[in-house]
Order: sequence, then C-alpha cells, then structure tokens
Amino acid sequence: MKPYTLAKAVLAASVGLSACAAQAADVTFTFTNTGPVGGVGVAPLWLGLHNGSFDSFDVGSAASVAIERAAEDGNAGVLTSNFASQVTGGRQTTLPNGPRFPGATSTYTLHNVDLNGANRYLSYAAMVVLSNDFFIGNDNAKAIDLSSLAGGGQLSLALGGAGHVYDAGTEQNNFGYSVANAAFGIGGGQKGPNQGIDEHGVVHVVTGNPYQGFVDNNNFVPANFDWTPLNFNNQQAFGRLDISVAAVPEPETYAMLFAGLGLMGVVARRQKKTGA
Ligand SMILES: [Ca+2]
Ligand SMILES: [Ca+2]
Ligand SMILES: [Ca+2]
Repeated sequence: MKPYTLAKAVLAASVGLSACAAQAADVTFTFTNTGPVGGVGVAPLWLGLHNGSFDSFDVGSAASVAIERAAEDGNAGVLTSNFASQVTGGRQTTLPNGPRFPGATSTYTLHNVDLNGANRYLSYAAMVVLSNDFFIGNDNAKAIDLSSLAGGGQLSLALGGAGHVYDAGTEQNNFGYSVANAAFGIGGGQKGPNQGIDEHGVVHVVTGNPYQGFVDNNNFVPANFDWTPLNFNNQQAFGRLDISVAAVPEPETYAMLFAGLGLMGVVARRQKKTGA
C-alpha cells in the first residue's frame, strides 16, 4: 500500500468510527410558555428520555397514580420514581423554577445522553393550570424520536393548544378545588395535594372552552371575567419546547482521531523523505 493510500485509509477509518460509535450528547431543553397574556400556565415540565418502553398514559383508559398526581397537583414525583424504576438507562428531569406563565421560560441540560439507544425517545408531561386535572403529554411513547439529533442539531416542538390538552379523568372540574385560581383572580381553589371530587373517568382530550363548564363558576369567578385567553377552541399551541443537542466526542474517538492524525504525520514525513 502506498503511504498516501494508507493515510487516506486511516483517516477514513477514524472518521467512520466517530460516525458509527455510540455518540454521547448534551441535550438542552428550553420550555417557553407562548400563550397569550391571561392564558394558561404550565407546571414544571417533566421530561424522560427512554428506549421506547415508557408509556405514561393512554387516551380512553384510567390514568395512573403518576399521571393523577402530575395532572392534579403539578407534582411529577410518582412519575419520576416510576420512570427511574422501570426504564433501564433512562434519563429524566423536571424543569426548574415552578409553573411557567405566558412569556416565561425554563431550561435544563442533560449531559452524556445516548440518543441512538437508551435515550432515543422523549416523553413529557405537565399539569396545565388553571385546572383540576388537565395536562399535556404524549400518549405514544415513540412519537418523539430524537435519534436524528444524535450527532448534534436542534428541534422545536409545539405543546398544548386545541386538541392537545388532556383531562386526566381523575378529578371533577370544579373551581372549588382547582389549582392556581389565585393567579387568575378567581376564588376558591385547592388547599393541599389530591383534593377535589373523584371523577372516576378516563383520560380524554379537552375541547372547547372547558372553564365555562366548571362547576361553581358563579361562586368563584368575578363578574366580567375575560375567558378569551383560556378558550381552547381558539387556542394555538401555548408551549414551545426547544431541544438543542451538542454531540460529545467520546474518549475512544479522540484516541482514534489522534492516532490517525499521528500516523498521517509519520506518512507525511516519509513522503517528504522519499519524495513520493
Ligand atoms: Ca399511551
Ligand atoms: Ca377532570
Ligand atoms: Ca385525585
């Protein structure tokens, strides 16, 4: 093999290895509430990266306790512990800084994520407030495949909006026990976890302007309350999840690359000597 050919072969081998090896990545999630002023808030967004095996809910079936807690109380604690115990090699986080109301953002970076394997699929869930048990999330565990970003890149997902908000079916919609009433200037509300009247229903899509149908409207809602920003009939997506991935070269990849470059240096020096 001629030295030049050898050098090309080594370079091709090292580049090929870096493309094929399990590529670790740093994944930064940024949630922005894009809703109108006076629109819904979103509880701290839970995010899980898994191999396709973690299915957090099914429309038409009763919600798990994990979804009940997340949807009623904005508490992803049970969801988090279920994910930790059920998903091999899974990665998860709940975005910091409390509920995000319109205009607010929250961000977090997970390091050394395997988007080609154990962490290929994204699941998310968060309570929608004002509500008793409304939430956003993905029913299909494999709906969001991030493997195309394994080498780096960006993706933005639209969250919520008409047809994309679920009622967990676990608590009757009643302002007497709904979370975050105060943030909207509405009386009543929930004073502790898991309050309210059991609904004994199934997970279903919220349609129309759900708040008009809440029980006890007249007791808690001020006269002339502006429902427009809360009307799910008119509503665009009210959340945006920006996903930014930076590939992290692995130590072996560096080693191969340096070995390849070093060998090329030797070859170059030989070529100089021999005048090849
Ligand atoms: Ca499902
Ligand atoms: Ca409900
Ligand atoms: Ca409940």
